Amino acid sequence: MNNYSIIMLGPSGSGKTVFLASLYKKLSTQSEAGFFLKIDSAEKRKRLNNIYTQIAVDEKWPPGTRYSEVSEWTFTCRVQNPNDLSIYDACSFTYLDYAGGRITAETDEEDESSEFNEKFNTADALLGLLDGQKLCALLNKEKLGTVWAVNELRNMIDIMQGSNKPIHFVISKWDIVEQNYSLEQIRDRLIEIDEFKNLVRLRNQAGAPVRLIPVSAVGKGFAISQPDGSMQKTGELPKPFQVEVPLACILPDMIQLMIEELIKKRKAEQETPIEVKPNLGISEFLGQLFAGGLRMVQELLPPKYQFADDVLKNLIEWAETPAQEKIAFAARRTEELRREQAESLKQVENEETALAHSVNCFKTIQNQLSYLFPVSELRVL
Ligand SMILES: Nc1nc2c(ncn2[C@@H]2O[C@H](COP(=O)(O)OP(=O)(O)OP(=O)(O)O)[C@@H](O)[C@H]2O)c(=O)[nH]1
Ligand SMILES: [Mg+2]
Repeated sequence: MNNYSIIMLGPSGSGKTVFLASLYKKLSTQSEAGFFLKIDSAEKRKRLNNIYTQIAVDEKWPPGTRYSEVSEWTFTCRVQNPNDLSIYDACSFTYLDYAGGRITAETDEEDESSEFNEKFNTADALLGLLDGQKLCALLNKEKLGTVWAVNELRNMIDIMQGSNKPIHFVISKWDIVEQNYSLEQIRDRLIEIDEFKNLVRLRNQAGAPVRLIPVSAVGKGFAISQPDGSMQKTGELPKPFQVEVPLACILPDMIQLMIEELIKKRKAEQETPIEVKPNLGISEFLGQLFAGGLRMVQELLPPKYQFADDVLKNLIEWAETPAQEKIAFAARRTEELRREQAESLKQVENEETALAHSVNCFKTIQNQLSYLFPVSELRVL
């Protein structure tokens, strides 16, 4: 089974542990998402459920993660066939949780931290967790916000710069942010930060998507931000918002990145440049570039990223849609994706078809993000 490792880069207090517990809670049961997650051990399942219970009902929030505590969480993505109710594994995702101080604080423990840093280099995707509270401080022009931009964000970007894997920025505590700012305002402010802008620009030039994904582990009305920065719970029940989106974007975006690389390489190999006609269907487009079309593209991809032909075709179609057409495309696609998802669910009978169906589910989730938050895909020209 394919495994994809994801690292969330987030300073202390940014919301990594709370997010992880909330993600598991939302996806561990069957839902409209179309797939569900199973955790690798009963111990870990209990641990995450306990953290979530503490978030939901205790007066206090779970404590910060201790420096010595680095934990790996493997979730298997599973699909249940609606006809005979058999369950199939599709792929697995590994998440890392750790004390945020590890990426910002200076330390003497050089050996230990180099082993930890090695994990960044081998991850399949990096998620930069932007603390919603600190973002608000930045937009309010408070000192706390400036310190965040100069120190914490800077540290995250330094790590991201060294990676050629997909990256996204996840905004935590969106329930608090959305009371004061729109995603557009946040994006505009972030783009004013040179390091941030340069990172996005380089990624854009390479054809790799960079997203800004708002999430809330607890949803609107669960907590009120206090003047001292703490979060007072209101007694409402948590309603996690978009916590599944970062996970869902990983696979489609990895494919996009790889296809772009293949296309670029192929174009560079051609002696005479290929003139790509406008409105060319994706299959014809690939047919012009690669003798053998889609089949050839499949063979050029590493095994971990080879999917059923129609799944790959859909993914490429999305990737090659010009940015300005993506919102219209997303609106058009909603119904289509639902149909495809219902169709692929019926076909689930082994790991390969379960993976194909999961990718369809991921695309539906990703599509919804583009529709609800048109500015979530970052573009710097
Ligand atoms: N309103 C709101 N507050 C949140 C949310 N997620 C986290 N918080 C607050 O942020 C605090 C820190 O969250 P953690 O998940 O413990 O942060 P962490 O990144 O794991 O921090 P370290 O373990 O120290 O690295 C929590 O105790 C909450 O007060 C959210 O979605 N909404
Ligand atoms: Mg933590």
